[in-house]
Amino acid sequence: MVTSKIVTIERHILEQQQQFPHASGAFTGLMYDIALAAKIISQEVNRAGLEDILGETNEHNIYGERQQKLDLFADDIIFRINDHTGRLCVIASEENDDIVPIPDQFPTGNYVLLYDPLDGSSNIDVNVSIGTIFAVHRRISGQDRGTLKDVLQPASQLAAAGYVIYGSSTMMVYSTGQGVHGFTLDPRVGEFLLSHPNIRIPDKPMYYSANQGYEKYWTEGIKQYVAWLQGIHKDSIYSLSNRYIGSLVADFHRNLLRGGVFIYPGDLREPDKPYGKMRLMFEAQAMAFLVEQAGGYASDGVGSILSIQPHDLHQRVPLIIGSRDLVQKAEYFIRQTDAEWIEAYTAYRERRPADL
Ligand code: P6P
Repeated sequence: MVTSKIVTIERHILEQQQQFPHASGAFTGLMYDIALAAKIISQEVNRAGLEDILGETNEHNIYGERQQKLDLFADDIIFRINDHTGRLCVIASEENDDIVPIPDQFPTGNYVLLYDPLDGSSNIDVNVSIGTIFAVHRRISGQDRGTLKDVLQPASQLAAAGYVIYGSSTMMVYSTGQGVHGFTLDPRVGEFLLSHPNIRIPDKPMYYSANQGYEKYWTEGIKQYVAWLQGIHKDSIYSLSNRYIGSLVADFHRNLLRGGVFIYPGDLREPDKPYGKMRLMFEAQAMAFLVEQAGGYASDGVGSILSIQPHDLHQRVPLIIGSRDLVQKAEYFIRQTDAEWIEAYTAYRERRPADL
């Protein structure tokens, strides 16, 4: 006899709102809307390959990556579910060069939605798990239509964040600052059901995730750190397996549930670009908020991701995220040997926003 309660994500979100007696319901509605978008995108992702949707568009996004039709579909769904609700003052999507204003004919609200509609989309054609990443800030400008200032806030100010992973099953994992909770989609009824309440990242790690193909570019500190994780450094206390799928949501989700660390470091391959590949606003902020809520830690190698004051919508950031002691050990190795990289990256990290 199964004893676990059947809790839909909608009921879970509502129960979380009840802890805030003055809540207007706008935030709850926003979280419902994100869950709805996830259900619709999941349907399309699971049909990818059965229609010509897999073909690549001719457009490229700001990063020079070809946008796949599923990217654009997911981006469009999330926007059209959220643009008219009066809950948001401005939207920011990883697929758009600039912030996306709420259309003039629609009312605005007090929240900011940032999202990567389909992260890891280069894996679509090879049927590797991909994901949607989202983050919610509260507006800080007094203006009706939100501005870049409302978007470029540190992750420490986030109201909520989460991701959807389209894998062997579709799961939505989110936090509103009251712990991290995972829901598995039952496609027969179209409901996300609570399957992973109060997720805590295990203290005993199992994996590290890094693209070993870039080892030739890594700083000395990162090389020593990964050797330490592998158990071949003189001070090693772990001997972890490498699991790297090239899709942040999938790699992060596995390490969140099993314990471990994801590493996408910066390097000095191009001295004026010491910041690695990950997107601060569309990948790192949400994952850093979640992992801290689950007892872990996220660093750019210098300090907490949560504390970074963003200076650009498409700012890049090195990302070392997972079990707290593993991430802090990375900072230790970097401090020991990577002074040149620290100086170059800190100059980029501490830039002030142009015109907020
Ligand atoms: P690489 C996808 O483009 C992404 O931003 C993350 O989802 C993923 O972790 C990373 O890039 C993979 O990058 O350089 O190892 O292929």
